[in-house]
Amino acid sequence: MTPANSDPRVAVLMGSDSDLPTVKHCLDALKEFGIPFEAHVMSAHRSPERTRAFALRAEERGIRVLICAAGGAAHLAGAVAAITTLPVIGIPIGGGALNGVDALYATVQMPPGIPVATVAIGDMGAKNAAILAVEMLSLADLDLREKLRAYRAKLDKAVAEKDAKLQASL
Ligand code: RP5
Repeated sequence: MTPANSDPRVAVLMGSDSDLPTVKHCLDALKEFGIPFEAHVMSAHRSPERTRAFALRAEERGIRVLICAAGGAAHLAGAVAAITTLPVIGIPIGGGALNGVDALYATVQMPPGIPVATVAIGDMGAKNAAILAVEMLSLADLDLREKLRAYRAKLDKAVAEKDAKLQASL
């Protein structure tokens, strides 16, 4: 899933490959904005040492934003945020016995001082995680700001078209 580039600015971590169908919405949006990223399966519980080592080195490797997706007792984003001062965005994966509410609470309820910017459960959140990362990167990138403006204009146009269709059907 990692595009061929040697200079990733965003790292997308997921607790398991079973999270990929949701995380794909994030990766697709990063691609749409032309953001160099890397993606890895990494678990706070099943591979804690690998996760810690990755978080420790992320900044010196040029990563600027980390996006972490996990389900259930979703501690990946929090565990990464505990190690790095880079911004961490958390995607709670849906499904399971509690429909993702467990992952939402585990991701969002961080102690003061160690934030995780938590997006909505599932596909919607995965897409927004990418957009939020783009917004963060765009603070130092005028071209990206332009792309974001164009993206918003596209959303606005799509709503206007839907409204026009509705009016025509009444
Ligand atoms: C979490 O447990 C993962 O993020 C995944 O959402 C969930 C289930 O993992 P698998 O059993 O499918 O590997 O840590």
